Amino acid sequence: MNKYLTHLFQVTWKPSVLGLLASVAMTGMANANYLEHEAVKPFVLEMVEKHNFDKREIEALFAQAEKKQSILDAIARPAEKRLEWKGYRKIFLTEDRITRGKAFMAEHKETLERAEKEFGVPKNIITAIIGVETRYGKNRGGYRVIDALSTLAFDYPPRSKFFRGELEHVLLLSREQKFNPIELKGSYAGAMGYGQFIPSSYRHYAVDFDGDGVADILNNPVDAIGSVANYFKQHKWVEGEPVTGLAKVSGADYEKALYKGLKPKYTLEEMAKWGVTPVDNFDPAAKGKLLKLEGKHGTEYWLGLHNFYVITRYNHSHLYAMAVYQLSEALK
Ligand SMILES: [Ca+2]
Repeated sequence: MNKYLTHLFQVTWKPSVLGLLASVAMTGMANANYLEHEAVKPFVLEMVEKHNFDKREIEALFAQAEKKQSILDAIARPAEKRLEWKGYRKIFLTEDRITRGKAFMAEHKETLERAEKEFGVPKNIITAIIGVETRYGKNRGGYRVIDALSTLAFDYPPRSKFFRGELEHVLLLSREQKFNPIELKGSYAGAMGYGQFIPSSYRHYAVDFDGDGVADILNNPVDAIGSVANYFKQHKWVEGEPVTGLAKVSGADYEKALYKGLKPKYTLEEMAKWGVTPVDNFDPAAKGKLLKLEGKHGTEYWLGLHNFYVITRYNHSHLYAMAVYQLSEALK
């Protein structure tokens, strides 16, 4: 056994592994789950070879992991794909979410101001992310992360490569943070904590913002605030720049600005020639992406600027980014 290994899950994982092995022996593997899946064996071997994990410990973990049909149902029909803007907006722009957001901002005023100063990301944007993701920490997700990631890695072919990677990250994360991976809870996609970081994001962007030596975005709102701000900074949020604004369109050429994808491609100056006019006084040299949304009162056109694109790095959906932006405005 590798030296690191013994260290690995020693504190929290070992006792439950022993308990599990006993229960597996008693039930004769009758309820064994992912351990029996054909794609799991090579994964386990890879983890052992690549990262020196203990084979028995990883196998014990997968023996406990369960396939969840509700996870497969949820990923097949996310709100971002099911709804138009008017329906999506209704979920997030509620009085309740605004009131709770203001309370969260008051409660964490100093932390949010420190994060804004340190990372250059507005406190109302940080709060809106946490508000949209988990209602300010209230709904952090009830799925076991190991079930979510195993189900999506091994039984959801369209995204299996991605989630197999996240499964690898959750093992590494557990080693680094001394988590017991079987105890981690999150969304149907394995996103955890106040800001719903998937394991790779946790490893790359979580910060210890209260200085206690641990980056805990699962239960510590101070670390969560710093980590969301850091995520935005690392994805190149530009301090002081606008996010988005309404636009007017005329003629037929404006449709050239309605390409697929989220990244701003054309300058506002170029788009003006096609009949796209921002309502606000934006820099004509700035790049933007024209958005067409079906709102409560009909079609709306918006220009998503660079910082709007940065919000979509958190969740690759223009509806998501618009909800975050509008909630952040309501929290001002
Ligand atoms: Ca901390």
